[in-house]
Amino acid sequence: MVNKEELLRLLYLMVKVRRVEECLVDIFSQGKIPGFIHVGIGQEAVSAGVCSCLRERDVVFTTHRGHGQALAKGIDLNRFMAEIYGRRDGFCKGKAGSMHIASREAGVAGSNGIVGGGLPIAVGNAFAAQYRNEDRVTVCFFGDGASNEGTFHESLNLAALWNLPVVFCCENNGWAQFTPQKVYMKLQNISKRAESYGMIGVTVDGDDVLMVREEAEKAVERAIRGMGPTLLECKTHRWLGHYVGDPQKYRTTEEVEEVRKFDPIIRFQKYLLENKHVDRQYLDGLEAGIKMEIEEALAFAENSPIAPAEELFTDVYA
Ligand SMILES: Cc1ncc(C[n+]2csc(CCOP(=O)(O)OP(=O)(O)O)c2C)c(N)n1
Repeated sequence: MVNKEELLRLLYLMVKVRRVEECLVDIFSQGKIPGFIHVGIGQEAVSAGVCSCLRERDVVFTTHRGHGQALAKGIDLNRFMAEIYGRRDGFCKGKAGSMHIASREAGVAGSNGIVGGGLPIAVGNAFAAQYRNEDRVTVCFFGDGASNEGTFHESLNLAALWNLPVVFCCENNGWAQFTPQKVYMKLQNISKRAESYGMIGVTVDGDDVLMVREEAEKAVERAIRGMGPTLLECKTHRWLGHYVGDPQKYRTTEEVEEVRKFDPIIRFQKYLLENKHVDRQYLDGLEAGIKMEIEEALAFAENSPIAPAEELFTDVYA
């Protein structure tokens, strides 16, 4: 049973992730951010539901669409924003940008540009925890598209074989870039693949934060108790294009409008209001607090310097 404090935390995380990403879309469109960004607006229940079950020492491997995963795990918003701005006070001194934000303190291992590339690294991290007898769970986020990569199959096989403390969380938004799932896969539920590797596989409504949280909690518990990995598939909806600026010629305007009816935040707010956990005034106060946090982060990022040219090759592996 999720207590009231945890319910409010889930709401806070989802609204924060949504508002931060809306802000990123806005500032990216103004040309303030270098590089590319991918947002997961509409998918907030997955990262909030999963990360809310984790302890500080647990580690998440994020994806190219991983702002929500990093924020829900507790990464500092100021340094997160500075990283996206490419500034020196960012987590990776502005050299990583949106897609590679990592923070050892927050347990965010970061992502890479290779779809499915995080899976074997996460398995290595889980193996290290088991080998060193450290009580630490690894969560690896990835998309439905990534589940067709060879790395997915090799990683699940090894993790099951070695009973590793890892949760594979498939954030299934039904799209791999511009291709819908039914065009590249005969299966509807990716969690079915778990059985063939000898692990538990579960599919949940990824727009229902409480359902995500419930199954994530069980998966994390199994990992902690030495009962091995879980494949948790959360079916959700990507509201915007693959990247910010994607004209989405492959979806009709009706389809783009249609997915908004699954809004995980509106749905959870309705539940909280109906059950009298919150009132409208509380929701307004929450929005105001998050707006202030974002304004502070923007000011922090904009005031942070760009790393000098002499530092270009420091902290970089080649
Ligand atoms: C190995 C590899 N193949 C292809 C790409 C190009 N690519 C970038 S994102 C993406 C789609 C990934 O889809 P999914 O895993 O479902 O994640 P989503 O974008 O939906 O979050 C592709 C094909 C890549 N970066 N790496």
